[in-house]
This record gives sequence, C-alpha cells and structure tokens, in this order.
Amino acid sequence: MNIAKGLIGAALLAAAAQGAQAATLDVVRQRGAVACGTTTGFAGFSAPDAQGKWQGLDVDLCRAIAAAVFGDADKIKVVPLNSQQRFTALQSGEVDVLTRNTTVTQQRDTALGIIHAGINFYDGQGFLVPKSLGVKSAKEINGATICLQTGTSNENTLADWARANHVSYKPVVIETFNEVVNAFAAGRCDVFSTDASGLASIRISKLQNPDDYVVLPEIISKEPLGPFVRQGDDAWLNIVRWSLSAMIEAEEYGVSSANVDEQTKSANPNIKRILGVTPGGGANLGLDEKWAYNIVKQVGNYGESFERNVGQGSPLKIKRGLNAQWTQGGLMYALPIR
Ligand SMILES: N[C@@H](CCC(=O)N[C@@H](CS)C(=O)NCC(=O)O)C(=O)O
Repeated sequence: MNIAKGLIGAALLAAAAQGAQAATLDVVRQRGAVACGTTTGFAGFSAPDAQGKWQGLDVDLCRAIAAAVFGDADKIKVVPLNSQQRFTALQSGEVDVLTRNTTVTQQRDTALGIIHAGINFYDGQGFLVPKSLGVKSAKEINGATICLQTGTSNENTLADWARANHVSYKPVVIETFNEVVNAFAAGRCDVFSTDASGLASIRISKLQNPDDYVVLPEIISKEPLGPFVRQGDDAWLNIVRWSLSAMIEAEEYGVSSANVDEQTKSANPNIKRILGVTPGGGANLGLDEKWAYNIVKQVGNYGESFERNVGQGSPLKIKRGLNAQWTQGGLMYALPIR
C-alpha cells in the first residue's frame, strides 16, 4: 500500500471510529469502483448478459456515476439484492447507491435514513395473467390468488386498491424473485402484480410462452422509480442526482454518444456547459470538468439507454410514454446544468 492510500485508509478508519460517516465519494475513490445495489436479475433494468456483464437501464445509471467519478464507466461493482435486502444494504454501506426499480415514497425518503436522488423511470403497478384465465380487466380478478414479492411497495398498494374497489384476493408473498416467478409460471397463483415494467420484463424473459400471458390494462398506482443514497451526504447525493440529470439533459439537447465529440464545438451555451467546454459544473461536484461528457460518450444519453435496454432496441419494447422528454409530452425534465 502506498503512503497516500494508507493515509486515506487511516482517515476513513478514524472517521468510522468517531461514529462519523466517511464521505461516500472518498470511499468510492478508495475502492476504485461505485458499488451499486441492483436486482438479482431483471431483464432490461439490471441483469447479467450471456457473458456475465450486467446490463440494463439501471446498470447504465450506475455506469454513468462511474463515468462521472472515474472517467471510466466500467468501474462499477454490482451488488445483486432482492427487494427485501436492498434498504439494509444501502444503510449499512454495503452499496453506495441503489440503482434498482425502487419506488420513491414519503416513508422511504424519511424513515429509513435514505433519500432519493431523482427518477429514472415513471411506472405504475399492474397485473399479469395467463390468457387462459379469460380475464380482460382487473375488476374481474375477484377471488384470485395474487403473487407478490416480499419487501415491495406492491403489497400495500394492492391491498389499498382491492379495498377501495371491493375486490377480494389471496396474496401469495414470496421472498426471492425467481421463486415468485416460478410460482406464477407453475400456476400456484392466478395473477402476478408488480410495476408494469416488471411485468413486461417477466413476461418476455421469464415465461416460456410470453404470448400465453397478458398485462391487464389497469394501472393502479404511481410508481416513480429512482436511485437512492444514504441521508447526510449531500455531495454524493448531488453526484448521483446530476449524473442522472446529465443523461436526460443531453437527450434534450440532442447530444448523444455518437455526436458528443462534434457537439463539443457547439455554440449553444447549454451544451458547452454540459460538456465542460465552459468549465464550472465539474468543479461544483468535486469532479473532472468532463464528468458529463464521459457519461454521454461512454454510456449515452437517457433516450439511447432507454431504447437500447427497455425500448424499441430491446425485447421489452416499452414505449416512452411518461418517460418521454417534457418537450415530447413526457415527464423527463432535466434540471439545468448551469
Ligand atoms: N417498485 C416496487 C417494486 C420493486 C421490486 O422490488 N420488484 C420486484 C418484483 S418484479 C423485483 O424487482 N424483484 C427483483 C429481485 O428481487 O431481484 C418497490 O420499490 O417496492
């Protein structure tokens, strides 16, 4: 170990001994990688590909943070977590950030010592059923058994909706993703309920004959999904928040991985600030001025990531919908980099 590293290590230990939390950015730099909590394998959002490399919209967000911090999107450490494990892993410092289909709720933002750093996918809870059930609408699922995963917001949301709509059901709640999906595939429950993105992913990637299943038209909740960090480290919160925002803003200004070098010559002052041609934004975050340039160059803008992982370039074929830019009738509205 060289002296500088030793000194940093000693400083971190001292901070820990005093009960103070070490700055996450220092911990990340010391480790040489951003530790991201993902799902255990959820195609399109966070799942290993055939080569074992983690891919997905949420993995891209992790890679974007690494590109911003290190100038190298590959400097990530993926920590797969099921729904139940995720918050403890963040609280304990096992991960630096949750980049994993986590709904932002008032309770999670206040009572768990964690806080959201943006929204990277606007979703809503829905229902997946086998076509053989002959059900066309959620109103017809009275008396059904419904599979859900432990530790999700889906349990309470479903209970609220069922009560309000005078629907009775029997919950089958299972802790691990594969087991709950297998239970559904084996017919141990009639219905699977989770975020619509999850249902699209399960239908395409986990069920033998996707065409035998249908997602019902009703969406029963708002599920704004986004990254979470620990409370009390605003500098790190800013790095995560602005890494995501940079991806969204790059799309708004038409800056992509394909044209980013060309765009460094742009006369548009907004683009000049995003790409660090006009300096300041990087220094404000304690990062290199090329932080956002590196994100776009190595990971792409939000639209590229969306289409590649969950949109038209992927098996999921999810439409932009609420996740379109605000200029296109969607809710993606980047905070300005200036
Ligand atoms: N957005 C909801 C649900 C997210 C969630 O955890 N969904 C499950 C069911 S699709 C999941 O992603 N499981 C993957 C895993 O545990 O690895 C929440 O934040 O509670």
